[in-house]
Amino acid sequence: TVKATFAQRAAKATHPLANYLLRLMDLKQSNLCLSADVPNARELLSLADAIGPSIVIFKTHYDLVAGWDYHPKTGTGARLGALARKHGFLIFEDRKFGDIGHTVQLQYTAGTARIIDWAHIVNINMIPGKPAVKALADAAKHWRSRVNYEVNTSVTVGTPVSDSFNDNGDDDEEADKVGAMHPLPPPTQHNETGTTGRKGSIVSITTLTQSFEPVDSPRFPNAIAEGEELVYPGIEEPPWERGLLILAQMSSAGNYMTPEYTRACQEAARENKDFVMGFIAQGTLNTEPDDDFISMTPGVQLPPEGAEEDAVMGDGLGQQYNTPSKLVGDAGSDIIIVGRGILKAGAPRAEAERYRRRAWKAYLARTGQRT
Ligand code: UP6
Repeated sequence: TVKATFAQRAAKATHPLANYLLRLMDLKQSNLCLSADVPNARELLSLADAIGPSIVIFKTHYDLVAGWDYHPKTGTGARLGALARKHGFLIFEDRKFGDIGHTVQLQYTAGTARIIDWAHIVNINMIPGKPAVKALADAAKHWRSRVNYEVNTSVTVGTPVSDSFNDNGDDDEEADKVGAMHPLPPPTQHNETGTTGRKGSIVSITTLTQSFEPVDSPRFPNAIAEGEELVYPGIEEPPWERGLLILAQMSSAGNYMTPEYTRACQEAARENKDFVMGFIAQGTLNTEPDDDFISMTPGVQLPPEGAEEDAVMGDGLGQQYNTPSKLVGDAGSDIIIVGRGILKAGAPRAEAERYRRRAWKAYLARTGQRT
C-alpha cells in the first residue's frame, strides 16, 4: 500500500469514509490536514473558509476553542459542516478518547458537544483496551441508524427521536429536542453530471440547499445564505458513516507508546475494520498483506523557505518535528497534520499551499508518479 496510489486504494477501500477521503485526496491533489488550534470559534470558522481549498481534513480540538456554539443546527459544528461541504474536506475532532467503553460512548454522542453529529472522524487513545474501540464502533452504528431513520422518514428538524444515548433524563426538554436532531441537512436535493475534476473525468456535482437558518450576525462571517452552492465541484457530499483513527504512535519526546503497544493498536484496527479507517502514527502501519489503513502524522514542520532541512526540531514542550519528505516519502505516512507551521506563518493561506505542494510531491515520489 505504500506504493499504491490513492486512487488505486480508493477503488479497493470498503470503509465508506476511507473511500471518500482517498478520492478527495486524488481530486484535490492534497494530503494535508490542518490542525486548527485557534483560540475562538470565529477564528476557527474563518480559518476553515480560508484554508479549505488546500486541505482534505480539518482537525479540531473543540475543547480549546472559546465560544464554541453547541447548537446542533446553527452552532460551530454545523457551520463547520457547511464549510466542509463547500470546500470538500472532512472534520476530524482530535478528542483522543481514553476511558472505559461506556464513558467514551457518551462523550462521543451526548453531552455538550455531541461530537458525532459534526465530526466525520474521531480518534482514540487505546490505553483502556480494545473494548473501548468496539464501544465507539457500536455508538457510531447506533447513530447511523438514527440518521437513516431521520432521512428516510423525513423527520422534521426539531422532532425528538427516541434514542437511548441521547435520553439523558434531565428536564431540559428544549435541549433534548434540539440534541435529537441531526445538524446536517438531508442529502442531495438534486444531482447533475458535469465534466469538472482535474483529470477531466466525468464526476457528479451535487448542489445542496442549506437547510438550517443562516444567522445574520457579524460574529459569524461565514453564515451561508439560503440556496447558496456548497459543494466542492467534483465530488459528492461525504457519506453518513463515521470513522475512527487509533492513536498508535506519538510525535512527542519520551512518549510511552512502545512497539508492542503499537502492535496491539494494529490488531484492534484489524478487528474493527468497518469503523477504524486508520492510525495517527509516525509512518505507515500497514504491515500485513491485507492492511490498507490510512496513516496520518502530526509533528510536521518545514524549515522557512531557503533554510536547511534540519533547521526545525521541536517546540520546547516535547513536540518533535519532521518534514513531509521524511514522513510521507520515507516513512510511508499518507496525510500530514500541520498546526503551528501554518498558523504562525505571516501568510497562512500561502503557507498551507506550500505544505500541500511539499506533501503531495513526497507522495508522488513515493508512489513512482512523475513529480
Ligand atoms: N498531536 C501531536 N502529536 C501526536 C498526536 N497529536 O502533535 O502524537 C496533535 C496536537 C496538535 C497537533 O494535539 O493539535 O497534533 C500538532 O500541532 P503543531 O503542528 O502545532 O505542533
